[in-house]
Amino acid sequence: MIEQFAENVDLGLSKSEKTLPSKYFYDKNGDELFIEIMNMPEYYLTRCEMEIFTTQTDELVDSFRADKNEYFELIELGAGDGSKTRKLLAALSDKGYQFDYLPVDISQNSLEQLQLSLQHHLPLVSVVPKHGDYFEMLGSVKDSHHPKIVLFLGSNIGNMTDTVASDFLYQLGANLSKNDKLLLGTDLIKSEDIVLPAYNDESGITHSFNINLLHRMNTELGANFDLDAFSHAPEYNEDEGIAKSYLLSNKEQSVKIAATGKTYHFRAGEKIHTEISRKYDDDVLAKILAKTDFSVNSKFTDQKNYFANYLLNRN
Ligand code: AVJ
Repeated sequence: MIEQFAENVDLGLSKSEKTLPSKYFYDKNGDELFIEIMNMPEYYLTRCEMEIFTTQTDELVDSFRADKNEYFELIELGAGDGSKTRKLLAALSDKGYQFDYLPVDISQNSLEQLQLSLQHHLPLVSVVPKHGDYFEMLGSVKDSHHPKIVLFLGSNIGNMTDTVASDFLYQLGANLSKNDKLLLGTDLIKSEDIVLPAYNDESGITHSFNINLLHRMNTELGANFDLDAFSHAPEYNEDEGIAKSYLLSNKEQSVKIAATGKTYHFRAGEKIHTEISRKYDDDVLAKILAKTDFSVNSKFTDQKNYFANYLLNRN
């Protein structure tokens, strides 16, 4: 695990345009900071998707076209705190559907929290947590032969480039059966004055979230990053529809990382690219789905049309 982290870091920091993988944001500290992000006034994504799940619960359930007499698996990729899914689980359970809920997450900590909270709020729903990364779990999905509904919410797909997203959905489709479903939550392309503040909040929580990556390297990889010598620098280009986060080196400096045995140099103003948050529209999605086995069945949006949940059918 540590070796992987060190290897990924070395690879990213050795490039002429430095990068670090966004999946390493989520240690315990990062999980907590992300919960704070979801509660920030600027971070509209969570509230918009929650509005869809709250006001269109029955329509969402109907779109699954599940059979009440046939058991199915409801698999959630990157389950997080599960507050949106709870609306769905409650409705499915009330309506008498037969299913297990299988949350998949890379954070053991969030899986445990989620299971405790569901035991409390929805004791009748059977929860089977799966610890691992999305890619790892694709294979294990295939082991069961029951119908499947996969949830990939919260604009989590936004962290993937279009090529990676397309490959991922192709792989996911290959591990599903005809008429299985995928409910995909995507943030929609809109103007910079709405998107950028969501990644550049007044209170500096997103700054801490981004800087936490350096803190993690200090504690887990024996690095000596000076956390005050880097700034959080997000960008958004509406034509492209992609928000990008960077850590900017405030001065010329060198950093040693014990786990890689190397020293890395940073120029004043040099940026480390840490994350992309891709925004969608129907055309972007159509291109990503082109080589996959999925097609769009329905689209659910919030009142402001900021966010969309697409229900995709495995052809
Ligand atoms: C968890 C990937 C949906 O990109 O909006 C929030 C992560 N990064 N603020 C996003 C994030 C900075 C978030 N996702």
